[in-house]
Amino acid sequence: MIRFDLLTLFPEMFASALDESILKRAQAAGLIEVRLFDFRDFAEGRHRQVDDVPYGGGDGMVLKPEPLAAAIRAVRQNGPEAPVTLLTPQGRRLDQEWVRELAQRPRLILVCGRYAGVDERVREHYVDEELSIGDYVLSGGEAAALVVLDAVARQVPGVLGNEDSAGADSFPRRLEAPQYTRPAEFEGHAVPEVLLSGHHEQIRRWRLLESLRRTQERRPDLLERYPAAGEEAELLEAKAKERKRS
Ligand code: 4F9
Repeated sequence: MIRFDLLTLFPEMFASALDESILKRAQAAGLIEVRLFDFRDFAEGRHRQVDDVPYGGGDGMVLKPEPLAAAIRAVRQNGPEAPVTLLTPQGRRLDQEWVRELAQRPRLILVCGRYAGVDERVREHYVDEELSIGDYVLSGGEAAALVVLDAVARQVPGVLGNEDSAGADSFPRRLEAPQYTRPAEFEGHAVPEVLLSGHHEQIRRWRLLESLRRTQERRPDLLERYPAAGEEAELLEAKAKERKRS
């Protein structure tokens, strides 16, 4: 069981995502628990102001320190000790390895900032780690938090039914081979014959080769990091020889 505490100004952004499919089932089965906190609830004053203009000028609004700090303090206090993670494009880039590490934790506290950022003093004194899902700017951390939630929940034992149990522990070192389903012919385009053949060994080898090809073509960095060995290397050699002959 992992518990996710999400701190956001827009808790409604999570409602439909949490109420669908895998995340819904995982919560119903008690495999994950998700709590949403609106840090506007921690803002003082009649206006419950949560952001303000940046000192020194500039575009956008900066999240004020007090409500955010109060929210983090309150959420932290209520439950087991856990690091506080800020979703920000300035953070360390998330990858599958980190996802698997996060999935070992009993609890994730995810803080969603807004585009122009959070007051630096909160980042310094209340945030333990910063996480980016990639090099692009979002309107806020919410979409990124959902990415983390989805990716981490999939690693929790029992969350995936039969649909992709293997995905739970395999690090994607290769891109997948192309997939097809019925009909066997679509707008004049046929499914590769080997897949209809029923020759399981040939299908396995075809997939292995296609997966290697795709990886070579689109993600050569993966092949450099995890070089072809064993059967993969043999297949590539056989193909290279075939090309020479023809
Ligand atoms: C967060 C972008 C994580 C990428 C948060 C604006 C963000 C982000 N990864 N962009 N606020």
